[in-house]
Amino acid sequence: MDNRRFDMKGIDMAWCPGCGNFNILNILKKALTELKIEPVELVLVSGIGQAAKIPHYLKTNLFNGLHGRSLPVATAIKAANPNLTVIAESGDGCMYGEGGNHFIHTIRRNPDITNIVHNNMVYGLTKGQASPTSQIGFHTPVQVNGVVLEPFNPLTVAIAFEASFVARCFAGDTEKTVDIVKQAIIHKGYALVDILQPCVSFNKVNTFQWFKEHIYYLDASYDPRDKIRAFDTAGEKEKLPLGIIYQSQDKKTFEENLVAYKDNKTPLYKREPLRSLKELMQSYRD
Ligand SMILES: Cc1ncc(C[n+]2csc(CCOP(=O)(O)OP(=O)(O)O)c2C)c(N)n1
Ligand code: SF4
Ligand SMILES: [Mg+2]
Repeated sequence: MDNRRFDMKGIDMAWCPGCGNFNILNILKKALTELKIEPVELVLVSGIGQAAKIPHYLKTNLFNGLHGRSLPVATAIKAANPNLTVIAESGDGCMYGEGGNHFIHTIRRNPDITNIVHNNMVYGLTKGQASPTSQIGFHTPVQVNGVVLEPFNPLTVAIAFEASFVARCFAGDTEKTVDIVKQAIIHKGYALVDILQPCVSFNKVNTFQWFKEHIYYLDASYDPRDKIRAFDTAGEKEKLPLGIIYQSQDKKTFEENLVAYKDNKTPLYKREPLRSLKELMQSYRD
């Protein structure tokens, strides 16, 4: 199986030359290929933004929804057909800002989905306003005096809400990021992969070079099952730790908890819709 089975032919890509999104696309294709996931077995769900265009550039099933709303859609797709691999993928603004409420409650539900976030610490598509992860002092045409708010830390929040898999990677490091994305997809339960991604057009502070100088990999002695240590590690600010920061296998998934699957394992999409739902759908057609 090679990467090209996910390639789209003859498409115009809207990303700027040099954008970190290109390598995240490459990383995702590699991870899926190495896991031998067929395009037909996959659904990519995104919201709005530069990162959210990623499903347009991969030959697979996709749902491109509203800004901040990819996670509930991904949860529902997985619940309707638990045999699918479901990935919700979007930017830092989409997932942690406009979608912040869904971020928290999806973690609580623990659906067996992977949540990949292209974290460029800026609103790229709308030309450079601060996002929830922008750093203090970051100047933009809106935050003219620099950002004053403490940046949102998705990792500490995810661990505090008992996410079952929490990782951070760097878009400039293909090999290690492919490995972590693969582990996130294999993981049973909600898996967050926050990928630090340079935006070469609107974030002139957190550049490729800046990230290289401000990241380090957790070493082999690090135990991601230790929640207290994971919380401390996730909160580090001087240098940003990369790797699987926290993992727990103790939680049941959203699908496992669904009453609808208690005595009947037939995927919901294969079952007869309820009469009331049929009538509702018919009423839209009439
Ligand atoms: C509800 C809503 N609010 C605001 C917008 C405008 N908007 C579209 S994309 C975007 C920011 C995208 O930033 P991010 O999610 O970080 O993605 P990036 O472009 O940086 O990859 C905003 C504010 C919108 N489309 N819908
Ligand atoms: S604006 Fe930034 S994030 Fe968007 S495509 Fe250009 S470099 Fe990438
Ligand atoms: Mg962004």
